[in-house]
Amino acid sequence: MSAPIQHPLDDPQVDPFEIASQAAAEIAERTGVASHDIALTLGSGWGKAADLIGATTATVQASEIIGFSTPALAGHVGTLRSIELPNGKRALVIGARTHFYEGHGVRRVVHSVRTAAAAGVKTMILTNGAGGIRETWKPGTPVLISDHINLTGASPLEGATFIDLTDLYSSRLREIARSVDPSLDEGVYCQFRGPQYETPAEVQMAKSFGGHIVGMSTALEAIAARQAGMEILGMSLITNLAAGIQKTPLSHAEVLEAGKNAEAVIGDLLARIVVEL
Ligand code: 8IG
Repeated sequence: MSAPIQHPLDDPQVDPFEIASQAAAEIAERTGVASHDIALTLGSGWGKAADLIGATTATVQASEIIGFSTPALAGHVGTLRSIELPNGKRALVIGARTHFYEGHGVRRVVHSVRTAAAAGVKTMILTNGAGGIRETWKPGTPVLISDHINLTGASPLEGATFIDLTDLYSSRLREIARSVDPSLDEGVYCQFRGPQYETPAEVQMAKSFGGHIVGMSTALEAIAARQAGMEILGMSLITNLAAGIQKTPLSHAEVLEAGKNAEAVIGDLLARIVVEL
């Protein structure tokens, strides 16, 4: 007899969309909310938004829902929250992100996104902490993601699944975000595999490719969100300038510090955007 499968999404025989719909059913049962309208994945620095967008009606440990993994990083919360927005819409806040660099495969990385879609979500807000290539972006600057370059060599799509990625980061939703804060800049997000930060040469490569933001999370999630038919708003908090753009070495502590300092401002910004979507 073979060893028991540790995680349902690691079994290639298992349909990841089936696990996502089971997860959505568990969330509906645990939160008492049959269907959610909007989901938000809150990355580094964005956590405060969960307290500002509306009234939390239920909090669930993600690790108790099928397919979710326990968070790899301190500072990544590991909860799913159901929030009632002031406009009556229901938001599902995903504080539990699985990163590609954890090495558990792309199915686990995008499980939360697929679960959101199965929970009824039509609008997926993906946020992250990231490095900035544009020198005018000071640490603490929130920017809209306008497009991405996926440098991971991976995809959440399996088999001959040809999916159009035009206007992946909805220009309609970016317009709405800019109607809330006209000063919001935007840029192309380059996803590296990580977990090491880039070399300065890699940052120059990303820049020459047309990239403005470097990160380790959002592109794979956005592809899965598009596959699931959701409209996507992507936002990065620039917590540091990318390697070689800033003169000093990058440190995780510096990144966390910049996130902490910006938290209240970007949380408030996101709260004002969410009600307009
Ligand atoms: I926060 O400079 C954060 N995440 N790849 N590069 C990459 N990811 C990041 C960075 C960065 N800062």
